[in-house]
Formats: sequence, structure tokens, C-alpha cells
Amino acid sequence: MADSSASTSASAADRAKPRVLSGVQPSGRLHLGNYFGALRHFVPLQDSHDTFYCVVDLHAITVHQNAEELREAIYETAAAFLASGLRPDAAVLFNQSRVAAHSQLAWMFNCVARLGWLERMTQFKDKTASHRERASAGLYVYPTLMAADILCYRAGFVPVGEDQRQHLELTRDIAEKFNHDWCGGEEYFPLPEPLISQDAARIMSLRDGTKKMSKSDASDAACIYLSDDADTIASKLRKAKSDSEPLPGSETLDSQGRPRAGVRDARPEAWNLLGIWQAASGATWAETIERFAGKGFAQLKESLTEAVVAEVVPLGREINRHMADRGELERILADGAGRAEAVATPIVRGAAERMGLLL
Ligand code: AQP
Repeated sequence: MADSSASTSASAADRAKPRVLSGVQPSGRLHLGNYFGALRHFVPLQDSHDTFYCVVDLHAITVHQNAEELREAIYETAAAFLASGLRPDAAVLFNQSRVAAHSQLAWMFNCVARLGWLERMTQFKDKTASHRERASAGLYVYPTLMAADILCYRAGFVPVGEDQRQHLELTRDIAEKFNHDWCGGEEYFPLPEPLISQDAARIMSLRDGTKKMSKSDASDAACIYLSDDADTIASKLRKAKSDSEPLPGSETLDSQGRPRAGVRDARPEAWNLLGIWQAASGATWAETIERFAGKGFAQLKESLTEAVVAEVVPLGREINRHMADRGELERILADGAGRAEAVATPIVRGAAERMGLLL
């Protein structure tokens, strides 16, 4: 719906472009999954879309963080945005906690989302499997804050990894219910679409091909961090879990050249390493399989090391370069927060007004 109160300071050209929002948690060192699944896809969108990318620090505190390390990780995540190729003049780069509209809308959405919806979120179940009673309430309502992150900009598109698909579906449910319950069915909030790349949508742990590569993995060897040097990458890939069979051949691909249903589940480690090679080299599945069919893991790991080092080491160097200029990072985040606030505040005020609040 056209909301006159939701005017923004964005340029007219930007307003005409479809809007995109995505975030990355500063909950530890960024890894290959964050890069291939998310950051790398953010970059081309900054020229074709009206893009908002945030360091989602409020999400990070849903589990306990060391304050000093969190501050550092916020800057490091912003540095990774820049190192990946995001430009502050093209994309709005900021940290979430500086823009109060996110938390305000999240509370309204806590009152819109149903407990049954949150109960179904597999990420919460995975993260709290053995200690649900001791998990923070924030971790439980994490998806309502994520819905607010997206909808306080009325973003229509969200580039994320496959693991976030369910949260995006919940965001659509919340938007739909808000529009129905508080706006008489008018589309105050759009129903956003995930932008999930077909390739490298889910990079798995190097120690267990059934678990996603994750910052909070207790094992350092499970992840390739963007800060890892060439020797560390080589050593982690050498030790990566494999199986005893030769690598799969072209019979495992379907007519569109994609892995057939079920083949990955049968050999998760092999397909994970092949998928990382494919993402790092830019090859198709058909080219990847053709290159390694029938060969052993040693050959794949050697070639993989070369491809991953070529991607990661220059990124790490750039992250360090940006981290050395804290003043500039701070300036970029503060400026981005101002631009983000100018867009989000009127949208959230409009939502509050529809609920009868005096914001
Ligand atoms: N393994 C992965 N493969 C592909 N994409 C991934 N992403 C994360 N892990 C993978 C994508 O990276 C973006 C930022 O994720 P996040 O840091 O906000 O949250 P997350 O998904 O919870 O990431 P982690 O590493 O697992 O963090 P922790 O351990 O702190 O929970 C998202 O777009 C995500 O899809």
C-alpha cells in the first residue's frame, strides 16, 4: 500500500529499484559458508537493487557473548562486507542495534506471531536440542526480530543461505497476519522472497557432512574461516572427513545437470567437498563431476586447497586492511545507520499507528 508517511531520504532512482535486505551475525569469525551462501551474492545486487546490509548484533546476543569480542566482531563483519566488494556509496551498511526501528517492530511482531509458528522453527530446535530450558527467550523469538529486520524496510528480497528459508516463510506469515489483523487486508507489508543461490546454498562442516558449517561449531577444524592462512586451509582440507569410495560419476546428475535426489545424503562428505570446489572455481556441476569422477579424495583435496586459498586468502588480507582503520569503519556504520533509520522509522511508525500506538 502507498503510505504517505513512509517517505524516505533515499534517492528517487533507488526508490524505483526493488529493495533487498540481508544480515550477518557477528557471533564469531566468518566462514566459507557465510561467504558462498550469503556475502558473495550481496555484491552484484548493490548495483541492480536498493540494498540494505546489516551486521545483526542483536541476533548475536541471543547467546552469551564476551562484550569486548562482540565489539570486535561487529567491526570485523563490517570489514568482511567491504572486503567482499560492498561499497558504502552503493549499499547501506550498518549495524542493527543502532537503528531502534528493528527492536520496536520486533516487539509488535512478537504480538502477531503465534507460539505454534515459533515451535516449528528447526534452527531453534537444532541450537537448543540438549538444553531447551536454559536457552534465552531471545533465541526463541529470533525469527520475529528477523522478520522485523526485513519488513522495517519493506524489503521484497532477501539473499540468504538455504538454512534461512524457514525463517523467511515465517516472515511472510507475520506480514500476512499483520496486514490481515491490523490493516483490513491492505498490503502494508510486502511478502518478501528469499534469493537462494542454487550453488553453495549450504556448505557443510568439514568434520560432519550432515551438519552445516557454523561459526558456533566447537571444532575449529570444521570450518574454513575467512581469516585462515594458506597453511591452515591446506591442513583443514587434508584432514576433512571423506569416505572410502572413488568420487561419483555423471550417473549421479539429473537431466538438468544437477545432483539427483538423495545422492548427497548417501555421501554427504564427498558432495560437500565437491560443492565447495564448484563454488570456489565457478564450474558447473557437470564440469565438476567430469573433472573428478572415479578419482580419489586426495586429488580433490589438492585441487580444492588451491581453489579455496585463491578465494579466501585475498579476502582475509582485505579484512585486515579494513580492520586497521577503525575510524573509517565506524564512520561507515554510523552513516549507514542514519540512512537506514530515515527509511525504517516512518515505516515502523505507520505500523504502530495502525495498531493504535502513539509512537
Ligand atoms: N554453512 C552455510 N552454508 C551456506 N550459507 C550459510 N550461511 C550461514 N552458514 C551457512 C548464511 O550466511 C548468512 C549469515 O548467517 P548468520 O551469521 O547470520 O547466521 P547463521 O546462519 O546462524 O550462521 P552460523 O555461521 O551458523 O552462525 P551461528 O553459529 O552463530 O549460528 C545467512 O544468509 C546464512 O544463510
